[in-house]
Amino acid sequence: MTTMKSSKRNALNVRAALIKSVLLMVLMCVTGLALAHGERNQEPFLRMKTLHWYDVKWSVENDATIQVNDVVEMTGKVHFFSRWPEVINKPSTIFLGNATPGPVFLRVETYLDGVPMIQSTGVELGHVYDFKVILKARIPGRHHVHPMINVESAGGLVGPGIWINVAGNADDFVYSITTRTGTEIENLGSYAVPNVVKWHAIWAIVGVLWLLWWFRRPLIIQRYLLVKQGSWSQLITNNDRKIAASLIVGIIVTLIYANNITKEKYPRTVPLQGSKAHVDTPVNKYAGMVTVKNLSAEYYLPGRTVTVKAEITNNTNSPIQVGEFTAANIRFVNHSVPAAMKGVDVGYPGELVANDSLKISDQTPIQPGETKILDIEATDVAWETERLSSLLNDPDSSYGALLFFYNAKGERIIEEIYGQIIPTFID
Ligand SMILES: [Cu+2]
Repeated sequence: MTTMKSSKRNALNVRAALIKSVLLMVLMCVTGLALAHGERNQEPFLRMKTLHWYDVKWSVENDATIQVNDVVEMTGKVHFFSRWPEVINKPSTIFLGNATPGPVFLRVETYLDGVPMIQSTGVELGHVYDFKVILKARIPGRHHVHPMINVESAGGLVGPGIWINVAGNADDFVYSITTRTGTEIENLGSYAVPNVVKWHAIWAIVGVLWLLWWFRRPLIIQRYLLVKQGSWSQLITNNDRKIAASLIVGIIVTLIYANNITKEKYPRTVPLQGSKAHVDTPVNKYAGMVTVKNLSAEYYLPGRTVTVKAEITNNTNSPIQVGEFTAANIRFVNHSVPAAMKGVDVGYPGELVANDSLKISDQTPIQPGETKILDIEATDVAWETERLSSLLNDPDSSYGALLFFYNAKGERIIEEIYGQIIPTFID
């Protein structure tokens, strides 16, 4: 009997230990992801065929330390991919903002092609928009800061991010504004908080008193029996009715009074705006300059290499070279094109730029009018670390990327490339 009991206990102990270690592993995985705050969790097809962010610049360097109240500016371009995934809404309602771990920055201003983005807007697929996001540091800590566009039904699509260390004291945060009527508000963050607390307290007291009025009497079973007997006069007494009536009158009078004093104090109020801002569709300045056709694409898993066979026609009158291949915020740059190398700024997050050069099967420039078939090879561990390898588990095994071409003068031409992608495990 005892041996049976102890062996059972041992088995239970083993099981408990197993559960504990599994939980610990899950926790470790979860915290690992939390560091990246989710930008790697989106399906690769969502990240490759929706937004392509480029020329993204921050007014501070990666890992810089700033103080509470300091302002950071993010600028750059965002390209809405033509082959937008079928499963999500078209970007007819989008909102420009920022991705940070909580409200650690205050979003002061946002612009899309110079238009203030206080409200949402709609954009056209296949077009590039300039964005600008101005943030003010609020909560101290080490934060990963990205531009982000929320697309209705699709959620937030984030751009590249950098680390910003905010030093100082959160209590020192001040956001002062002057209203349209000229009233100066010293700090919007704490503006009228005592008033908010006062009114919450008033209504909480009313609510609690009302509950106490009912709770002071025998509850549940007794009242259930009264309901069963149909003794309504005992369930709701005349006193109950009087209290309820005076409460209703009291609440309505308070509401009218509160509304009047608010109107007196703030005679001009503007309601929250519900309409959408309009941004003109930008002209595609690269239209027709280069024709790109995906012939085949492969993802060689063990080597973390994406190889694209593409047919490229140069329709301009200057020879061009492939300088960069960019997808899901990861940049693969052709080291033998100086203009492309110049485009990689020092402040850009290192983990998003492949260490190795983008390999092109034929580096000789494509002459005006010429059509060339090129093998473009992008290798980097980032395919794995940025979790783009989960491409294979997707019901939509397709990719989308931007190709940057440079002509002899160093001018850039950008064209989309997209197609199906096939996984391979054998070299
Ligand atoms: Cu991040």
